[in-house]
Amino acid sequence: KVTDAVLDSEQEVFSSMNPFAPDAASVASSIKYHAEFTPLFSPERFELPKAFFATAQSVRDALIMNWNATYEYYNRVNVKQAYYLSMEFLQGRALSNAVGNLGLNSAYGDALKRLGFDLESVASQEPDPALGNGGLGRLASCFLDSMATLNYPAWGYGLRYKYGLFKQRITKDGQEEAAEDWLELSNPWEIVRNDVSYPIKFYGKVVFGTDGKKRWIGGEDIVAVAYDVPIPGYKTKTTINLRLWSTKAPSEDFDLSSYNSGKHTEAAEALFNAEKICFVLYPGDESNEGKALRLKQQYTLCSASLQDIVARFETRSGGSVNWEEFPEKVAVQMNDTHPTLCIPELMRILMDLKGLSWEDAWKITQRTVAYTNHTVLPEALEKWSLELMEKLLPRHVEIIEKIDEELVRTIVSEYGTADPDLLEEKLKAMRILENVELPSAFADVIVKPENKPVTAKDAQNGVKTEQEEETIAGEEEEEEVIPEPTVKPPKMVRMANLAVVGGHAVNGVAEIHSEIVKQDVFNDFVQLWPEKFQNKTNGVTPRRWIRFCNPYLSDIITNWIGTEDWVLNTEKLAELRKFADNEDLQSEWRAAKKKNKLKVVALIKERTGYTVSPDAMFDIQIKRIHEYKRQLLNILGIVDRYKKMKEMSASEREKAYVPRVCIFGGKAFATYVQAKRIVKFITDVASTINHDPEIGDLLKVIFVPDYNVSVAELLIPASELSQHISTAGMEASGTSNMKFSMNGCVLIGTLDGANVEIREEVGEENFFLFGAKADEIVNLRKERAEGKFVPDPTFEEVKKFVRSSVFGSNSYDELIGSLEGNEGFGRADYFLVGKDFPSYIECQEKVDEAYRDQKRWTRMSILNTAGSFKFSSDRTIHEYAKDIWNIKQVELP
Ligand code: NBG
Repeated sequence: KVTDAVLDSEQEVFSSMNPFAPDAASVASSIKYHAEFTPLFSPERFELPKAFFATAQSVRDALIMNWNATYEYYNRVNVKQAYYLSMEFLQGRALSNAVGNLGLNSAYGDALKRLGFDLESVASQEPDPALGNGGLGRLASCFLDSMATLNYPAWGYGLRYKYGLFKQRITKDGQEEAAEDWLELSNPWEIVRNDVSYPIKFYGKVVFGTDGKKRWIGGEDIVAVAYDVPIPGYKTKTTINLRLWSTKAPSEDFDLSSYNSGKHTEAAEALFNAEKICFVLYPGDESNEGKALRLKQQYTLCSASLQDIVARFETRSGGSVNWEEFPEKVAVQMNDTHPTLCIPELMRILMDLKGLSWEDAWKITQRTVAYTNHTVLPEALEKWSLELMEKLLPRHVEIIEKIDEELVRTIVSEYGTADPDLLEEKLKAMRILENVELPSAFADVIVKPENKPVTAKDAQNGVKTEQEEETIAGEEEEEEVIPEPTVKPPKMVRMANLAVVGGHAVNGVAEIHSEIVKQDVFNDFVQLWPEKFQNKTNGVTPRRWIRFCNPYLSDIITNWIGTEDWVLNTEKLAELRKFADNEDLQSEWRAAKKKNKLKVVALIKERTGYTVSPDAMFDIQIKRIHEYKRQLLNILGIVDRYKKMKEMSASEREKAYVPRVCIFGGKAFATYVQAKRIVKFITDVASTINHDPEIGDLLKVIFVPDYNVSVAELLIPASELSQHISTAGMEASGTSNMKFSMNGCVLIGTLDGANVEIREEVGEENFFLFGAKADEIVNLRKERAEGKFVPDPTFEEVKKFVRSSVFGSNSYDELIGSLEGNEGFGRADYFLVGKDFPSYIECQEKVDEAYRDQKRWTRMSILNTAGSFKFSSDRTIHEYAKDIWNIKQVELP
């Protein structure tokens, strides 16, 4: 049990890092001060929303003091700093996290009580900023927490989207999207730095300056302005920065004379053009305008951040700038391919603005930049039309062409010209420019790769911009093939290849994923530069994801291992192993779970109107809706269960099944039609089952609308079983699997992503494994396509049941058809739902059996928490710091 001495020493640590006396009275007066003098609301009332803003502003004061101290110190000691560039940061609410990290829970709790509020309801007023989509963005936010906590000099850079990821409404037609105006009442955490702004250029042309150097001139100019969000570490004074860029037009761009002559819209056109860049995350990119907008977003992030980084480097260098030292002071991590323009942008700055030679600039750039790959899905490896990029970023295209040319030189020297087929194959796989003729220097050395025409169907991806290209159908006639209209394949820039070539390190995010990256996605590059490739298994912050979201469990852990140190040293969680069968711990453990489940019962009631039993097993799948994540497998498993229940008598049913509440949450990308069909199907199944009086509490299906970080913080602590059931080889890592396991939830899953490592850590017997393995998938798909697949009778029955209108008049042709590859429904069960179905069902039966024995289940649950210690983002960040960034921890004096 924790002694008073332990608690006292904790208190001392916190007091020493807080710049103002953290007693309730002074906190209360600071809150009152802000309610009065930092007003966002009218003065008459002091209600919850106002209490939240005033509280947040008072916490921000403490953060700013620590933030300033941190930066003043970093400037002084001029240490190497890492910069994490990401198009997404899924921060979640900040108040409880900040108060918790500062150790001011009781001071703020008491202060708010004096003012007639309680901390929890005040905290729940905060809008959940959703500047991200899913795992990739949330990972970036977990990383910031770990960087600050571990005292690493590191910053995040992103964009300040005016609207967060859409708000999801569930109607009888499925998902509907609405704009998420998260800034409506302003954001109390951000500090606008009007003096930190940089010019960003688009379009225009490249000319030679008087000094003989290239200059990029003309075009459209906008301005990126910095908004800083202080990120506090846990139990440390270190407070780092998340700098988000917002865009605006230069003030002279407002055309006053047009405005005065009544042309109001035209006068403000430049303003709108600049501001719209930061309206939304992932604007639809079906149209050319949409594509251009996304590219502008990516370039804005890269250009503004690099200008800022370069300026800081120059300032910290004092009067003597030595550019060779740049990589010794700066590490830039590109979160996926979205910030790949960092490479040509840094080259441009170094050459065109700082006067360096190509060779020097290239060495510096390569040593500075590194790339994390987060997916092996081919459609997600970004490519941009060369034509679009030439228009928007003409100088960068020149640089990319030169990088491509150098790469061709390397490939030619590596493989020689003796085997033209091999050489052609390598060039095709590795070049940054796709479907682009070889640079002229090589035209004679190598047999030109034939500019084979492709069919319009093959070239669908991105071909729209090339439609004006001449057709060369004539050539085909000679071969006597079907005279389908043909077009030249579109010229593209492959961002992933650029990222691999231009950086010094490439990493995957779980062991199995990094292996696939090496053996498959980038294999040709691995042969050239094996030393570049690494693995960095993801992690999540134990502060947000246990300590703060699950106080009941946290207290139990602290009591049983005798210290709260596990929040910083998660290895200590392993000590729980020795108590896994202890009856006292087991009953405390179950009681905590029950309390968390009761909160979710209330959430479900509030969000969906359904009443669920807290005594049923809570079985959860929360993640973006995607075919490869196979929510469809889960819901078809539920349908199978329901169908079998209906065939039994009441007493048989109760004997055969453990009561379950099956909970789904997640958003489908607005234009992803199949994913939206899955949402609709889940909600249809839910409404049939939940209203079936024969079934009652034995089975309930819940789709929690508008899933976000705050909802996850409630669901995860209450979970007993969670599903991570992607087709093997397709989920890069997954990070919710880690959060669930930490919170004592048992996982059912395939051998995919981080599941593999979680299972190793928590023990095979504490993980429900099913399904095909990653190395079997290619063959299985082949067999499937060749019609050698023997359909599972239960699966066939389930599909028939779905088609029989039990779930409404809909026959779900497109969904069920996709599992069969019927004409018009695309690839036949590409995600192998049918193949894995029987082993999934069998595994779910084992889950029921295990759950019936609550002692066994609780042991499994405890061993999950105990075995989850590897998955702290602290471990991940230490690895990045040591193996990629080469930065050191710096404690403030
Ligand atoms: C996602 C993967 C997840 C992984 C996160 C964080 C993208 C492109 N990738 O499996 O799908 O956990 O990245 O690495 O969002």
